[in-house]
Amino acid sequence: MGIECVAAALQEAGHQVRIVDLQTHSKAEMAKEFLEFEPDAVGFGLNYLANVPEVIDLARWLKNRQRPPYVFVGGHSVSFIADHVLQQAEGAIDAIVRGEGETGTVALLAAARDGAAHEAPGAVTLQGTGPQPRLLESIDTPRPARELIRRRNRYFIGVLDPAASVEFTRGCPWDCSFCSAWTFYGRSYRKLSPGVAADEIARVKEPGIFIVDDVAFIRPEHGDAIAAELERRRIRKQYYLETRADVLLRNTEVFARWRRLGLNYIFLGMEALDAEGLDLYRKRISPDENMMALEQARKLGLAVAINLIVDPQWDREQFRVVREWAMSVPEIVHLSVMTPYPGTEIWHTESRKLTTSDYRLFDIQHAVLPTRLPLPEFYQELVRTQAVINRKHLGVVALARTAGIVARHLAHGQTNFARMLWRFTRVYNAERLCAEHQRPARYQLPEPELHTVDPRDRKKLYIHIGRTAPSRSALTDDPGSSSETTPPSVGPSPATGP
Ligand code: B12
Ligand code: SF4
Repeated sequence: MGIECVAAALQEAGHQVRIVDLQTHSKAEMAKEFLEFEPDAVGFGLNYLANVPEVIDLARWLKNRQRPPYVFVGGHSVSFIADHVLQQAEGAIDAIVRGEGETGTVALLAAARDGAAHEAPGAVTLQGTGPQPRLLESIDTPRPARELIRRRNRYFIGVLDPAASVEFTRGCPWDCSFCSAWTFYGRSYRKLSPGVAADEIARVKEPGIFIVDDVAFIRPEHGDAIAAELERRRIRKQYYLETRADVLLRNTEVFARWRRLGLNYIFLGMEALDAEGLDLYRKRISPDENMMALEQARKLGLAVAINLIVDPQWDREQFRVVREWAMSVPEIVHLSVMTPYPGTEIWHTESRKLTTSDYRLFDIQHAVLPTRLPLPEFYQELVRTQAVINRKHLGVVALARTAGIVARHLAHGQTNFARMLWRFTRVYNAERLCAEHQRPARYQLPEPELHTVDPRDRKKLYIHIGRTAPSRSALTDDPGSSSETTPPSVGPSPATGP
């Protein structure tokens, strides 16, 4: 969706744009499209760190064509390590756009025409670095250029097959230590106008909607206003969203209203079962609240997927405790391995030395910090735990339940969900995970600069700094104000929050 937003901004500025999504198209198809279209410029989306090597190689390929285009890269991950990636590309990448792409890309391409790309806000080039990237004044425009995406039926999330992404808000006012959502947007938080949000959902052809907000429905009145617009227009879809336990507890009525509108599945980032773990991740929540939120979701009839962070220091006993707990609750439990990503606080404060700097292993499925168990045993425990949880859901009863869903999807020609069900052993495989550490790595992450991050000094982690957009008035916990040094204890309250 990010790339659709960038494309829309470029179209508004008068450019002709095409999108090739390498999740749904092969590299050969991309090459064919490139040769046919002969673009002046090619931009790559690099939200995910694990994709850095692939993008550098594609940029090199483009620069070896007879008529090489201007090559630029943007997105979440690359924004934090722009200089480093630029150096590694050795001239194959002309510029990196840090921060939001809508404003930055238009400015970059205009400046590049005059050989002044390095003067564009957010631009990082070998010639120099432009001023701070600018935040959009309002996220109401531009609207994502959805029509540029082909094979939309390949997008799905769980049983929502097919599904389209929609964004109601941008940014997160919390400050979890393992996350870069808040550092990217400098803890700002902007909302789409309710009418625009409803228009967007009406515009989407897919029956499933993935609300990609970092934390959905922080502001109950915003969720209610969008719901009211949808009810008025009698729009029925199926929704999936990600949120926090305390938000669900505080704004239960909004979730109940959305349940009636078609919200069936939610993702709760619980991260840890004990208070110690929650403090370590600065989740600003208690284990009791997490459990109460699960109860509440069950009462609402919502299917919940829970995320827990696996510390590489876990021993067999800790895995056993998690397995036991996961088996005792009806929810789907998802495990991700603690990974210090550039842009997060733990990238700077995690004193355990990284065991690898191979970009491809930074996908929260691999251990990039020292494991207490020998690595093969760590992966065996991880995969065993995932397998036990998976069997719970693919057990005989669960299978009987999903069989109806699969049949319905297949009847509509949608095979994504069915295919996903049978991929488990290929994806979660201890030997394969271990072997992936042995691959020679051509491109490596920079060494983290280790230092303590003083709360008053956290702006240094931000990509977007300072108030540049009127809609930021929605945020009272202003990154530029001293209030940021004493963030709220249980997340933003109506008085101090976003
Ligand atoms: C939705 C989402 C997903 C969805 C994606 C659904 C979809 N249809 O795309 C799902 C659930 C599949 C997912 C999966 C994963 N995700 Co995710 N995801 C997000 C989330 C919450 C929002 C992304 C989004 O769509 N935002 C809305 C759009 C409008 O914003 P955007 O994409 O950032 O785009 C803007 C800019 O980045 C930039 N931009 C983007 N592309 C381009 C391209 C160019 C050329 C330019 C100039 C600019 C530009 O301009 C855009 C407009 O302003 C982000 C958190 C976040 N706030 O970024 C995490 C996030 C990106 N995910 C993350 C992770 C870890 C993962 C997984 C690895 C988790 C896992 N192991 O399962 C996987 C990897 C998937 C993969 N492809 O490899 C991390 C990234 C970590 C990292 N540094 O690599 C993030 C930052 C979450 C976090 N808090 O740490 N994810
Ligand atoms: S609440 Fe979620 S999105 Fe926000 S900082 Fe924490 S983990 Fe990141």
